[in-house]
Amino acid sequence: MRTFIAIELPIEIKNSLSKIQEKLTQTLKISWVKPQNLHLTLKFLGDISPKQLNKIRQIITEITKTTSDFKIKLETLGIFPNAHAARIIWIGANQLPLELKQLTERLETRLAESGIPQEQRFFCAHITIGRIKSHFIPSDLKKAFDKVENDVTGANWEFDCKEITLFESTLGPDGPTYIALERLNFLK
Ligand code: 2AM
Repeated sequence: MRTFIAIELPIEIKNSLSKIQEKLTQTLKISWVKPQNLHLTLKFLGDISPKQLNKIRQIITEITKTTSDFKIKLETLGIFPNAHAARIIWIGANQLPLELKQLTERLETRLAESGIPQEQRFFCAHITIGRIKSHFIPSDLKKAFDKVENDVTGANWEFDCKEITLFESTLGPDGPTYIALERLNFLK
């Protein structure tokens, strides 16, 4: 099964991000992530076997037992990989909380034990809100971003992160469906 580990978002933040998507749509043609599917990925696990799933459950249970709650503040609208070859539009954190940094490092290190390849790129705490599927004009992207700049900088998208979720992802013709297999609370 295809799985990943993520931080779920409060409903108010999902609703606000959905409004940003609507505003950007007026200028750009993009495949937007459905509001209910918005999440902050910690680790993409890919296709795993039932045996790996058991080991992964054990590992994430151990890690969450020694992780404390933390706050995340979303304040930046960004693109991957760059303005001219943009594929992903995201909203993310400027400051990576120390607990989140340590959490992702521990996940990477421990999950490698169960055969999950380690991520080579730096971790960037982001929520993918849209995927650009076709050619676009960079100036249109800039125009769209300018339109929502005040909404993003003026927002107060800070939330408490108290747990992580192991998701199963099923790909279908209408996009992916995510099912929470397990939610693991932090220590406090
Ligand atoms: P991202 O959108 O935050 O980049 C569930 O599919 C999540 O796993 C996606 O939201 C995506 O995170 C991440 N993901 C999907 N396919 C991936 C891949 N091949 N490599 C790394 N991350 C992937």
